[in-house]
Amino acid sequence: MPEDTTADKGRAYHTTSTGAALDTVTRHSKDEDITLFGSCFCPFVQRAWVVFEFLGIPYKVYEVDPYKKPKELLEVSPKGLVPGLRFNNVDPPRSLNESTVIMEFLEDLASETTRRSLLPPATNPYARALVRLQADHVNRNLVPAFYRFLQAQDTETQINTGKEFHQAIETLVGLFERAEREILGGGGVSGEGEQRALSKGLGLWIEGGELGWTDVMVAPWIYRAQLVLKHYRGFELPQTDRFNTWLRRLFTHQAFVATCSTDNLYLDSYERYAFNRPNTSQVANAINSGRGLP
Ligand SMILES: N[C@@H](CCC(=O)N[C@@H](CS)C(=O)NCC(=O)O)C(=O)O
Repeated sequence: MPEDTTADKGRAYHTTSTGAALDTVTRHSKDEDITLFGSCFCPFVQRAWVVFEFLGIPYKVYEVDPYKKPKELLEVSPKGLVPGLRFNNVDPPRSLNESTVIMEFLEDLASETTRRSLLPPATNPYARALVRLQADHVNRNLVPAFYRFLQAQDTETQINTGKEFHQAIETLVGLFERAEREILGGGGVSGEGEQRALSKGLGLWIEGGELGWTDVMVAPWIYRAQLVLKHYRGFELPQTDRFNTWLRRLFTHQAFVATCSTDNLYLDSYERYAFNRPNTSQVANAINSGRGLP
């Protein structure tokens, strides 16, 4: 019998990773110059985590409960939000918070060390800007729409916020298509080598492309959409072949897979959002009061 998703079963969020993510935590439990403060269910953490994996930067991962706000978390992240980074081999220790700032930092660090990158090369500023337009849309529209939809309680609001989230995904697809058309579709691309060079940083939307900046920025919410929004709201992602191909590439990418826990962890951890339990989180409170996300 299918599970009744209309009643709050009072499930609690998880505090330790499971599945592939747990293996990754175990592999990254030795001290390193950088410690990633993370929580297994958190999509903002997953962004930073995927970037570490993809760029090949050494790190230790340290799982914390961000709602309990341990002192060591507050020392790296003033609002007690994950993700946070602590740089251990400097005295006094330094730290950083905010997932997008951490992504930028790791990208800059890798450009000097592992020489890997998620962005188009600096020699192609227009391509970089188009990718940043995509990321800006993800942060300003798609991510808040995800929470508005998940926290909506009455049917009419669920329908409207569901449409809004769906539209945010369609707009992102439009931005992927624009980058593909403007960077690769100009007719001036002569051979496979040039095509590959121009595709750099445009992400897995492109046939033969690698993981890109926007993929990482959005993947945690798309992953939770096909799992959590489907379960609690009956949501369906776009069904086109092109969209499904992108999803498959994204969700089977080694750097992403390495950071995913098992499905039940997400379903349990997001039940409090789906029933809009009071004081679920700073994100949930911001959505309920119409403020911007923390
Ligand atoms: N703007 C922050 C948001 C991070 C965030 O909201 N993290 C959540 C977990 S998913 C958290 O730490 N919540 C603790 C709380 O609400 O007090 C970022 O991008 O890093």
